[in-house]
Amino acid sequence: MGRKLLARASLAILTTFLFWEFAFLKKTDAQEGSFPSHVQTKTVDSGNIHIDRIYGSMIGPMKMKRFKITDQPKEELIWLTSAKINTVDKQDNAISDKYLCHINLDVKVKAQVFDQQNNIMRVVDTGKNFMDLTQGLPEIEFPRGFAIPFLTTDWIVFHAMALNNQPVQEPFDIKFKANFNYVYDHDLEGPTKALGMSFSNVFVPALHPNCPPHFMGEVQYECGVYRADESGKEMNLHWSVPPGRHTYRHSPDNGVNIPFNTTVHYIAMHVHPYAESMELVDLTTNETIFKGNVRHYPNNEDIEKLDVYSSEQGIALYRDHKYEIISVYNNITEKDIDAMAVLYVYYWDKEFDKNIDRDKLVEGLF
Ligand SMILES: [Cu+2]
Repeated sequence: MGRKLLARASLAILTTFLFWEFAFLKKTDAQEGSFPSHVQTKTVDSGNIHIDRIYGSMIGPMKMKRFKITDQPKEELIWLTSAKINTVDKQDNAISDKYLCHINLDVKVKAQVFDQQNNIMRVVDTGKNFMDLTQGLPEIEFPRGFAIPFLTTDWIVFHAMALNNQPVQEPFDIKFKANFNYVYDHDLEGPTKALGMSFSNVFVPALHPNCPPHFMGEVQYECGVYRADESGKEMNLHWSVPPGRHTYRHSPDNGVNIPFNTTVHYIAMHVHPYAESMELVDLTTNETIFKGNVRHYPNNEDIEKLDVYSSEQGIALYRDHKYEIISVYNNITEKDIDAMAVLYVYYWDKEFDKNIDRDKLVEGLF
């Protein structure tokens, strides 16, 4: 009898312990912010893109699509936690990411147009870029507890461009399939911090601007992709790199373009083939915030992997600090190659919770 009682008591203690352990673990998990059980996925595909010859960076065939993350008419807050692009053939079989030049993702926002007296003339729809997935970075997953907020009614614009560095014997079609993982605000299992995104380009001085050729009066304006030239007055974001290893530095006037002092939690980059690295340096403290390397496939013309920065803890960013973006290109060919270098900085939008009234959502969060 005594033994039975003891066994029962032990079982009760063990059950209580396990229950508390479970409850405690669950609580700890939730406190750190997590979305394990309620992640939803939206899949969008670009439609067929025809590849019939070599297409370098930024000049390949493209497709554009407009979609909403959900089809529901009710306006609700949702959180984008990750996105992934799968490159597939016509029959949906996975193929190499080498064909991905970029997928730019914009959210449609309403912007006001003013006249010279600063009176509002009209409201227009414009796009705000929030993500750029490229060769070497077909997937972005934000650190735990961080996500980009959207409304279910927001329109997202998906620009897909293909790239092909290999000669084509038989023309073929490819598709880009994007998976967006998101969680409804009411399904969140812990506090979630909103991410804002700012991007900074490396600009190089050049003699002529990056613009489509056009006439100014009688004179044709020279436009295109030029080598960096210190005497140049134009600042170009797309330039050409002569053979050899070259370092390009740029210190933007507006620093890293953040609305307030905050912390950065994710950094991605956009570069073209033969890039070696990108770096973000805080010139005020002389510290490197991020240095990412680029890994190429053996043909050297296609990028296999771009490093990213991802951290729950983050690194402090300041509005009044001076920053420098450095990109290194190693052109091992004998001719000029073209280059770009963009850093996408995802920072904690500390104002988001203050500005959003969950009971009274207005169209467009951005
Ligand atoms: Cu580019």
